[in-house]
Amino acid sequence: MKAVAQRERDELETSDVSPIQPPRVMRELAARLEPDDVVISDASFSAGWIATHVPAKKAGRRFIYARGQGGLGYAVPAALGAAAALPDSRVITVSGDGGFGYAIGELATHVQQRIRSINIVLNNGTLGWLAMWQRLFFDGLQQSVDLSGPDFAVVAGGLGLKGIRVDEPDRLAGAMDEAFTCDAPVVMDVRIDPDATPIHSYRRRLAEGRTYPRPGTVYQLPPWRRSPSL
Ligand SMILES: Cc1ncc(C[n+]2csc(CCOP(=O)(O)OP(=O)(O)O)c2C)c(N)n1
Ligand SMILES: [Mg+2]
Repeated sequence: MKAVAQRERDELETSDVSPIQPPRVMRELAARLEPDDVVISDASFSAGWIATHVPAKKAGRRFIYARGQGGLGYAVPAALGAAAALPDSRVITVSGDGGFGYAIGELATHVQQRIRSINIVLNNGTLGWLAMWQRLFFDGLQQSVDLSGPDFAVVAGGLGLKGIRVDEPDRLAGAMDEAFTCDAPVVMDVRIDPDATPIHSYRRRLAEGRTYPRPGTVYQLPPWRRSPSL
């Protein structure tokens, strides 16, 4: 069983298909992590990608997640706290493109405080979790989930960080090397597959290609209606 799971992970993590598969990004990250590095996840799919594909190198609290309420925009500010607590460690954040926009101004503080951060944006051009939820449970609805695709590598430059954009899988290893050898804080904007999800039940349902009744909750759901403007 364990061997089967490992084989599945290996396959995903070495995939060279385009658009880039997030497990490949996680493997390239894992290969460069030092035992004392801190990895901070934003809310949404980033958490699942890290938890599934980045093994811990040492016991201790070096993987930090936006648990509790799962607030987007957690990772970039949290990196400041981690750097203050562990000034000799490098801090890596992993966010989606939606969540990254929430607290992007704090990147300027990374520069001001000279923290050694590498900020990876898994850029799928969408609020992925919500988009999949709508697709699966709201009859294929696609409302208020598409993003305009900001180039966060360019934005990073304006805020005083090094910005690296990666569109193709064969550029990934070189870009990671560049990020991990840079003295200044870095943003890596990695364009990934919008259909990729770490959530197994979504993967299975997407492969089945149909829609499902809304999952039950503890309270009574009112009927939903599609916005007349759509
Ligand atoms: C502050 C806050 N606002 C809204 C949400 C609801 N929410 C959960 S996942 C998600 C989509 C996040 O999109 P992105 O950061 O691009 O990650 P992706 O799902 O595409 O991996 C949203 C809006 C939240 N968790 N926190
Ligand atoms: Mg996204």
